[in-house]
Amino acid sequence: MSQQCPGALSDGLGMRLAVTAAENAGPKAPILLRGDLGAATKTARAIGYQGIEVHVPNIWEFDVPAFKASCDAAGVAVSALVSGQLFVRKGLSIAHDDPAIVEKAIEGLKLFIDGAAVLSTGVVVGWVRGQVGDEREIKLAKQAESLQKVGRYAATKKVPLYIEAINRYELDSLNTAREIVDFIHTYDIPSTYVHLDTFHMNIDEHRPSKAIREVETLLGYVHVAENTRWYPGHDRLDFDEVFAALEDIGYDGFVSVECLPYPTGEEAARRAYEWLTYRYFYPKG
Ligand code: LER
Ligand code: MN
Repeated sequence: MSQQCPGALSDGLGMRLAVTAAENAGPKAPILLRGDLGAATKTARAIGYQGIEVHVPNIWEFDVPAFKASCDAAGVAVSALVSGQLFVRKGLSIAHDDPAIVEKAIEGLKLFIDGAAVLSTGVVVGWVRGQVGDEREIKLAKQAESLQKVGRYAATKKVPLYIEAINRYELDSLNTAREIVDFIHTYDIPSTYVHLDTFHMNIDEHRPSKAIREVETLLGYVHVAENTRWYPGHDRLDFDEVFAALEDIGYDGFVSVECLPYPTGEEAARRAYEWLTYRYFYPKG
């Protein structure tokens, strides 16, 4: 753990709300603001969000300066860049059997880090880890080897990486907070933190509050959605427990609304913001 860098977003501003955005996304993807990213930054700010999280479809073509200009003009921070589309759209993963694919995945993650450095944000590492299948130990070691390279690069740029605990039906490793904490410690991966998502925790954690407390200072990023993955406040997930635990550990980063775009993306973003602000945040205008 010697090489950990402080989270770039642990800046004493306290917990803040962000919303997911992407230029294009499938109808069932948990992305709320869709279409032009410049317009998305304005919508996010108009609703009240302080941050915007971008799922980048093709990092090789992502216009970072243009996006930064939009964010600066709208007055929103970038809460994270999400790298999942490296896997979903390009089939790249960091523990693939083909070394050329691993190399390309690492190249993509380094470009994410370059963009994140300009945008003063972090990079979510989820699906790009790929499936481990029957070769669990071998593949986990391979993931770690790739992440050590990526993490060393991230540390030079002071960019935090957020390893997301994703439920077992989507990915077959690192499904829980405990597994990721152990993974980071075992392999001493630089500049790397745990990313928890209430939707995934509802499937794979015994108690979300216990998971949050186990991670403590390694918690870098949080996604919120209901047990159904609808917007927070719609269903029956115990957000009081989640926010009490986040307060307890002194979590000082973004809580990003990553939920299904129902009834519409914008409406879900608005309802989530109003409900979460009313219950857990003072209005921040
Ligand atoms: C990404 O943040 C995530 O939570 C995955 O389930 C992909 O949607
Ligand atoms: Mn998530």
